[in-house]
Amino acid sequence: MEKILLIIIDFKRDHIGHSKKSMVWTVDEIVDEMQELVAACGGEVVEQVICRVDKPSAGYLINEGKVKDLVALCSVNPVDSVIFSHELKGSQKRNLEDSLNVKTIDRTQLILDIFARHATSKEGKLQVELAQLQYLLPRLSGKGTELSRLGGGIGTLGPGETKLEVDRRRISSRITKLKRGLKDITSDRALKRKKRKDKGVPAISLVGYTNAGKSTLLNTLTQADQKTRDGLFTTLDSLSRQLILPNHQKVVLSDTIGFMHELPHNLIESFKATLEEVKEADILLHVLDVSQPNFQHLHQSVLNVLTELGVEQKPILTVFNKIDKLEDVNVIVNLGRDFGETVSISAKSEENLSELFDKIIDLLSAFVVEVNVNIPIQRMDLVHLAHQEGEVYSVKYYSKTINLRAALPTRVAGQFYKEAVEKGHDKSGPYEDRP
Ligand SMILES: Nc1nc2c(ncn2[C@@H]2O[C@H](COP(=O)(O)OP(=O)(O)OP(=O)(O)O)[C@@H](O)[C@H]2O)c(=O)[nH]1
Ligand SMILES: [Mg+2]
Repeated sequence: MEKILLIIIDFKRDHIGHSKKSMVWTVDEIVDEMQELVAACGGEVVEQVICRVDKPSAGYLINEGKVKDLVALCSVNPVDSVIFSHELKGSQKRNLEDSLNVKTIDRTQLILDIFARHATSKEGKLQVELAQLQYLLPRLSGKGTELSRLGGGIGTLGPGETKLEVDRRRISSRITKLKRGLKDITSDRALKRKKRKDKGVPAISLVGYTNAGKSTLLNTLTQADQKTRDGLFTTLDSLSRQLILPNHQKVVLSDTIGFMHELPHNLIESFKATLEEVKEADILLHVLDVSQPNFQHLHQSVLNVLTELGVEQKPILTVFNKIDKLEDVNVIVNLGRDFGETVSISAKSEENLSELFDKIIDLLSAFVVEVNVNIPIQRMDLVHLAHQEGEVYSVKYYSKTINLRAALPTRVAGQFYKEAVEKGHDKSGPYEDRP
């Protein structure tokens, strides 16, 4: 296990406006999260130092006196890596490595390392490598031949057990190649989504902090087999599954990569292909682990990422998850005002799912979908219903079926899907066609 010295940067908070202060993470919260990140990379924190930074120093981020303290600490208690809780510039990283004489890594690199360990699909691997190389490129010195002259391990892995490319020229051409590969995946996905949209199937995206229980909820609702685990960034891809709601309406539910407090911008940029699913969703289910004492901060951090993605205006249902773990349910009573539309569930013990379904149906009822269905010839009542509730584009009568094309509120569209039959066996041409 790699021995880690953890450096927690505590920036001076005086300049932060009063209203925003409550949303600023405390040092304890940062410490907890950094420890989880280190654990996710298989490291062990053997020492931890909190560095108060009033004015960041250009050379080291922390002040030089503090650097001297750290040099002394490292000589008495040698570690394999020093990890900073804040992003470092290339020059700061090099200076720190030179002074401390030990591999120095920042929070972004640590997150990228977890991603590299968890990427399994082709898409995931391409995106992780792109994010890693884009992080690395501006930080290489000279010809840029070394990631760290001080050994491998955390921060030096590429996706899929490879070692990261560190030659500047090769990195640039690799970035171009990765971007091209991702473009193909994106257009492939867009095609699939269009097919879904053409069938009038609304798309729902699960979003939320990493480890909130998104994949567990997808599995519970759709019997999918998505990997779940108590740890950070288990899911790196998106997975979509069909879900039929109690009112028979078909929807597509997608699970995707989890978010985190101050997720590096470049990471969001690199995961565009995966996050496209969130951008195209009709509604978002924001899964929130309310058993975490700082769940309000987790909620806000996710909203920040949603804003960065430009999807904060979509209808959002906040799903208070893991209520089975709550000792005192009162912590979530009357929180609705701050969280918009909410529902409290347990994805694991399957508590209160019927209310979740009701709320989803409610949210979707505002939508109108275009349907193109074949219904049995006896079901004239549905043709009447379509005329009453929506806009009918065409009705074609065959010997055994009626083909109906219409724009219908999702509230009633489900009934049409439920009665839909294959037209394949009904080869007779339409004998009536009236709008
Ligand atoms: N007690 C309890 N545990 C839950 C519940 N939902 C999920 N979990 C657990 O929380 C952990 C994380 O669940 P995941 O479904 O992997 O979380 P995720 O949001 O998909 O996480 P990432 O993929 O990392 O973003 C797992 O150990 C789950 O078993 C719940 O309702 N109650
Ligand atoms: Mg997951």
